[in-house]
Amino acid sequence: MSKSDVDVVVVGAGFSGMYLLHELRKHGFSSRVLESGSDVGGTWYWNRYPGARCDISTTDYQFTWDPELHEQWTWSEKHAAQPEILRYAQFVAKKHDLYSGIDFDTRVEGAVWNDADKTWSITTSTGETITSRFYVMATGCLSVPKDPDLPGTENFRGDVYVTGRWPHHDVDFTGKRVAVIGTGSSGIQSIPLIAEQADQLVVFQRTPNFSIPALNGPAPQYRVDRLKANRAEYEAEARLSGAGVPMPMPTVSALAVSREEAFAMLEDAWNMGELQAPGTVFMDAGTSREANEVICEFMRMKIREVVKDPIVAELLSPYGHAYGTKRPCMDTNYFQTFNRDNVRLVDLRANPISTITETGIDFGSESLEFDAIVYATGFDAMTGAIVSVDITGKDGLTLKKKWENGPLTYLGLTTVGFPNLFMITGPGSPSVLSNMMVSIEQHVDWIRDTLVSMRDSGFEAIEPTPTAEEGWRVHCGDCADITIFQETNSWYMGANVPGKPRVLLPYIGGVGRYRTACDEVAKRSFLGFELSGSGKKQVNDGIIRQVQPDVDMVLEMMGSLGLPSMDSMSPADARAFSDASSAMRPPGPNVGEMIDGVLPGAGGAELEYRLYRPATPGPHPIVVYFHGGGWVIGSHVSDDPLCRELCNQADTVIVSVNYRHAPEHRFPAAADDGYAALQWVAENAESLGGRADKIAVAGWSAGANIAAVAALLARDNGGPTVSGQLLLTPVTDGSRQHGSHHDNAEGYILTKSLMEWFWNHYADAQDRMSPKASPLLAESHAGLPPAMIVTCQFDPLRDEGNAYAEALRAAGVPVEHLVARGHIHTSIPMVDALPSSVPPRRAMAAALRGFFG
Ligand code: NA7
Repeated sequence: MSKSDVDVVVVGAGFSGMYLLHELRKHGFSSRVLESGSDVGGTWYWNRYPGARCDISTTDYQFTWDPELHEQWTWSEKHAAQPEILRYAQFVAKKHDLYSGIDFDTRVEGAVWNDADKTWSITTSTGETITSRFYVMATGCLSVPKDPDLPGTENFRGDVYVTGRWPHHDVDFTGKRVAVIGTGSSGIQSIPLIAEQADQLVVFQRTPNFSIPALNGPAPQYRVDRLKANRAEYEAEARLSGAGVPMPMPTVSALAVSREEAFAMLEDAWNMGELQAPGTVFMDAGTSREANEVICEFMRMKIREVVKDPIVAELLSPYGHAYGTKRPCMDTNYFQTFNRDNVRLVDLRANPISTITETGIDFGSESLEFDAIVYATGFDAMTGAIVSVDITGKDGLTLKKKWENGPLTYLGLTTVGFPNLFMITGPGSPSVLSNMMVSIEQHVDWIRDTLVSMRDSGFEAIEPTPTAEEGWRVHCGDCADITIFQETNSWYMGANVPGKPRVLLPYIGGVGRYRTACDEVAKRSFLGFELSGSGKKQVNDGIIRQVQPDVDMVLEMMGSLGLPSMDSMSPADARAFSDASSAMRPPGPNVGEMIDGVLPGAGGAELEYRLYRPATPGPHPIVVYFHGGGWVIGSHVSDDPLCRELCNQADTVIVSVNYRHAPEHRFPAAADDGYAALQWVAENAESLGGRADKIAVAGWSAGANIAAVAALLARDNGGPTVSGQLLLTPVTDGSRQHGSHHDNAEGYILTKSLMEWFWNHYADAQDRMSPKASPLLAESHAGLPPAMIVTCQFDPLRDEGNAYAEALRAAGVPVEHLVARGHIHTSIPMVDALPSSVPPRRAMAAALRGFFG
């Protein structure tokens, strides 16, 4: 094999490339590592601006793969400065003889996939072409500085500096008039030091940023102690954490405590001097703008406490974005710097730069002269470095073209059409939302294991399937959708580079969940990948994550509690168990009024009901509502949060009915009670403050079965007129098995066996054939009221709900059928607990409004 003919070409000799090189050698793969810089270190090689530091504690920002390093290297402080981190990289490279495997000052200019021989041809700035089986982009997430997109930048005759390409010689600003443009991390770290040297410093700020004091000093003692006590356990916790640093899981909502309590909690976090601390005080910091605003208020208060001029303090205070949705910064004396006489803040939103001139900057109505301009204007993050190389995959497709509407990857590691190409910390992986060291090691380990596995099984090429890639795109979107990150124009969203597609680039589901997904992919015979070589092919098509991420968390949490299944209990115990669970959920919104009463059921039964009335002036339409619980458990108040929300959002009275339950009252008691309640409500609509001409039925699960049956009975028995039926995951057919009973038999809370337990309590085999138990079996569905049917992808009842929607449609009934992707039987009613369930409930409320015109 010639020098140019290797197993793996790696681009980049930052921490990713270094560790990968080590692992490739260890496992017998030949490799070439190509690095455009003149030394190892990547980010820490290029970013030499004054004050450049890591925001993650040195206890966490270091390699874990070589345990000897922990003895051989001692960090001098909590947040290591760039020179020390670079020295660390050099130390590791020397210790492991990595220098000999790296070509420095070598830029990759192009890479082309040759499908016939399953190799990559990589051309370099040194004129070489290297052929390799695998090609790994270890190019870093923040390595291509954004072009200064300001008019006239080329005119300036003074000194120009870009923070991400800082010169290697000492820069002295003593006696100089300096402009810094940009107030992200690089600006915020460098401004205090430049201010100490410069004669005059003008800071040009477009968007103020949140920053907490780094409180640099020795590494946090509690982390040092934990590491000493059990390093393996600490590292394992980091790998399964949210952001790659062990942090306690927040359990408190910022909205559930008083402002004083919230501020006291934030003060503790502030005093930790740890980047993740303020964002992990409250469980809803990343999902609720209102909750997040509590943190923002606290941060603004801190700015006001430091900055003496209240106008400057206000200008430095962020109002336009939620805390954490733009990368929060850590600083040493940043806000204090604006108390200095030689420092001025220019607000570019009020006074935009019109042009950079030969001698300075024209902005607003002013013109200022400078000796030096520092551009701290950021990077073309995450995708910039990958597409800056001309990468051509199968059929001449370039990666730049493929990603023109946003990056598409499977696991942030691979992309369809580009076999044997891997990205380390690529878009679609936690990357910049994590401690990079943890994410880098995880990716390198995964790639190494994949290469070893392929070699062992004789495969030469690996490529994700379109299904898997699309599934991952959807999953990343689902994770993003339940957060408030997409509201902010940040580089996380690509919003800092004009024309860049707007998409949340990193995976926001958390480091631990991500790792589990990657591991599962490998374990399930490379789910979502096509492997080929040596005359054989293995395609294991599929999607790794389909359940909505917040639903998944609920499932995980319930799984970890090891709760008994209700079908192993007596009905009384199941009811007590269900009531206890209901007591722990959020109560739902306030409504105008709630009245409890009693109405006549079938055969003289007395049924409790709860009426929910909106705060708006009536009379309102009325929805007769039937709760879920398999005809066995639950009551008129057991779906309280859902009823409250529907009442408000649909602006309707809800009458939730406690129909009689099985097994004490078997079929047809509940069905007859449902119809009786509907009749009573229609007859008493006006005295209930509602409208007799606008009555709908609604229900969830077995309650939706009762609602559907009530609509059938009303049609067949001469009224009352029903304006619509809202059926959430309805039971419609007890007579036979549907596919989803098998597909979703277990693992999604409502199980096939629990459903059978409910049916057994409710109706015997003969009765289940009755349309009063199984409305799908009705002879005709013609003439039924318009319906909205919601079915959930991972519900055993999905297919019978789908069948009911089809049956109604076939009978000419107007049907809106919403298939809630990634949801389970119990997730839609979880008000204020599952953000992903909000859109389906909004659609349900809209449907109710639609029924009433
Ligand atoms: P950032 O965080 O992208 O910050 C860049 C800053 O430059 C930010 O304040 C920008 O304002 C500002 N900027 C960018 N372009 C312009 C123009 N044309 N005019 C005025 N101001 C501009 O990059 P950093 O290098 O500071 O930090 C990058 C990451 O490195 C950091 O998050 C850490 O992960 C480490 P904007 O907010 O876009 O209005």
